[in-house]
Amino acid sequence: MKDLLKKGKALFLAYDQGFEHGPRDFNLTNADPQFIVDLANSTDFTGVILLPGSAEKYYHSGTTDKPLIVKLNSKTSFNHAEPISTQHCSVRRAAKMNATAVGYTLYPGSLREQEMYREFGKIVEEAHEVGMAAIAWAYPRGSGVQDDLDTDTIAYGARIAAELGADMVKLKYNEDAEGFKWVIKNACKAKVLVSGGKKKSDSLKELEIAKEVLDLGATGIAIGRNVWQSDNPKGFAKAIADIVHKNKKAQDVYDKYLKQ
Ligand code: FBP
Repeated sequence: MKDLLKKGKALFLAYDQGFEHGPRDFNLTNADPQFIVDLANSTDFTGVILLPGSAEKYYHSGTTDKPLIVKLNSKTSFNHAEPISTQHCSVRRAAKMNATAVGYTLYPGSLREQEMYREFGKIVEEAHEVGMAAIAWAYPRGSGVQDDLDTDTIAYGARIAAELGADMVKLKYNEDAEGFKWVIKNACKAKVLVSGGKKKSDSLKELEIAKEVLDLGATGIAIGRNVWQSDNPKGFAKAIADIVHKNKKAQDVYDKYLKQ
């Protein structure tokens, strides 16, 4: 199994948005999964997150040294009913793709949360049996959730993922620095990854957030749109990699790679 961490830190390039949000997230360049695989390969990501179709057709284990994380469930943006995302790919199929880990989104607070807990529990068991890590996207959402960015709600999502056996939990950061320590505490031994979110108009801000969460104890960043929607995806990738792997300051890496 390839290591998902480099000196204890993770930087994953996320590319499951084509199913979640649809092609509206893409342009003529980044709509091509090969562009993403090449970007991950040529920069300092420690993993690339793909859906099964892209993984099977674009991730070639012989030519990439980047660990593959296969996302096993998805939902679309067609339907705005109670959030539920069910499994469409087996752990076995991910193992055939040489995946290092599998990913699964949980929506704690949804009226249908129990279905996702049952599926993810089984996925953890199957993944560990074949030596793969299980990563939970813990996104509290649905009619039981008043404010998905409330600190206790984020911590609750982290706790649920940890209790289900996740090795890593990917969650949102609400810019409550003190509260983030509580979130990390509740993730127990699951390593905390912060997700990127919508592309920010100010890329320095995204880099500052990455630096802040790492300083607060996050294991890493799992980010998609802020990288591949950037005018300079490679520059952004290099900048955030220097923050994650070299502990550089946000302003310094911005000036080095992105300032025009
Ligand atoms: P981004 O960095 O592009 O936000 O990717 C992180 C991610 O968790 C993806 O893995 C996932 O598709 C998406 O965000 C989910 O977004 P939403 O909050 O709209 O469900």
